[in-house]
Amino acid sequence: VRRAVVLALAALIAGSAVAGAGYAIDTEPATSAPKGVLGPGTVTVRVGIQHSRYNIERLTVRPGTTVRFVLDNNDPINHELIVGPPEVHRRHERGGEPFHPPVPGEVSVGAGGRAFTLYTFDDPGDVVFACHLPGHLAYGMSGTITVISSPAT
Ligand SMILES: [Cu+2]
Repeated sequence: VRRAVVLALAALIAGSAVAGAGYAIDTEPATSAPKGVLGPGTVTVRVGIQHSRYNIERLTVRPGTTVRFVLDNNDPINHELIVGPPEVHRRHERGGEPFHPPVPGEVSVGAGGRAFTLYTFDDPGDVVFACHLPGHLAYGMSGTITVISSPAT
């Protein structure tokens, strides 16, 4: 696995010319929500993975938003997306789970693959998402979803 991380680092350096590839956020159904604050309801967020990084580091949602994460892994190594409260991340960081069955907010995505997971954000505050494969979180494979306090704004 250490070799895989090194490979990913090498890919990062080699791939710097293509950095900045965009990502898209689709909302389903279309809402009149101001750009940048998603929900409430179900929204689809496409998350690209390249060079052991998510291409989204921060999202803002309203309470009562179910995010359908669509993960596209553009790396030649496995990754995962774990969304949830701190205890969920502690459990995964202790390791031992190289593959995740489809639990809401927890999904593995194989090399070059696509995967989906759903997670509902109800309580205001920050929720972390991360990849807990060895070394990936330390490398920077994480982000934050902020749930704003008011559903009406
Ligand atoms: Cu990873």
